[in-house]
Amino acid sequence: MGRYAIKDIKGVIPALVTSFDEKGEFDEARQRSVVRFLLSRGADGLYLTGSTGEFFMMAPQERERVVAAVADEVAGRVPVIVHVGAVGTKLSVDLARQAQSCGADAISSVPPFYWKFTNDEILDYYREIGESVGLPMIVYNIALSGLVGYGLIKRLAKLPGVQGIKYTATSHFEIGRIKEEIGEDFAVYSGADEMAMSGLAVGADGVIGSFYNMIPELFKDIYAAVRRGDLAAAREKQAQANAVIFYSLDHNYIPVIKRSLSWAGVDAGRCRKPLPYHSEAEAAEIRAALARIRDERGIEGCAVLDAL
Ligand code: MN9
Repeated sequence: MGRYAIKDIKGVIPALVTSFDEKGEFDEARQRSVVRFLLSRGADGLYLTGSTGEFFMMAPQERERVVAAVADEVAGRVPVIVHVGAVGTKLSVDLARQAQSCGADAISSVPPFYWKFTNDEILDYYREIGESVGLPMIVYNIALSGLVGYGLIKRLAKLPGVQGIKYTATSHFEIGRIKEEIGEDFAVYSGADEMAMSGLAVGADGVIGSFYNMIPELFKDIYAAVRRGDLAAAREKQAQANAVIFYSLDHNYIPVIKRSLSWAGVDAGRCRKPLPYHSEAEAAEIRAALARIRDERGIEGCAVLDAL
């Protein structure tokens, strides 16, 4: 069992970027520095080897190295959730077992993707993974893997290991419906950073996503504002965050996030190809544009933006 019960996994949880060196190899020292930075900025947990962590470009052994290094660096201070998704059940089961032995507190998975699997096949996939480890499973619902419909979410929630969902869809009414019909104890993590406020407002327990690597401070504020019912404040911060997000999405967001961390003295390394490493000229342009957004929007208190 992990150290954290599902109800203690909440708040602002970066979908951790994975650090690669100039040759594209996993870089443990850089990875550890990113973890230390995020914990110092108040990250409430870490979500490893997901889409933002470039999982689909990594071999299982490499994924294990990330989990081992991060779990060691975190040392139980916040929950560690490990994405174990793969197309084959056996591979996911192996990854789940590895995650458990490295000290993960929870696992998560997209449904098997690429081929169109039936609902029964998807259900069976989650059942087998759940039975292979004693950790809570958080289903990862994202259009890139084919969204699972509400009916299947309800069936999945009945499996013993399945205790929550990372919900990266834009129809947020389902978040409220999940809480009402499946139960308050079934954890929901809102996945679209652009809609963090909306997800939290309709009942999400936390947010898991890419931009919490870069501007976690704004989302800590949004989380606190929604919790105290100050929607005007949450809306203002979300608009600030969205200016950063929309610009970054237009310039290849995972490389932008890593590069922006380096400007704040946190060397997050590079992405794996074919994701690019921006040239110095491109990087200078991105840096200037982000600084402009910070100033125009009056964004304060974000270590990465303050450093520009
Ligand atoms: O749900 C992330 N999705 C992907 C997680 O990485 C595909 C989000 O955090 C988005 O990156 C973010 C920007 O669109 O909302």
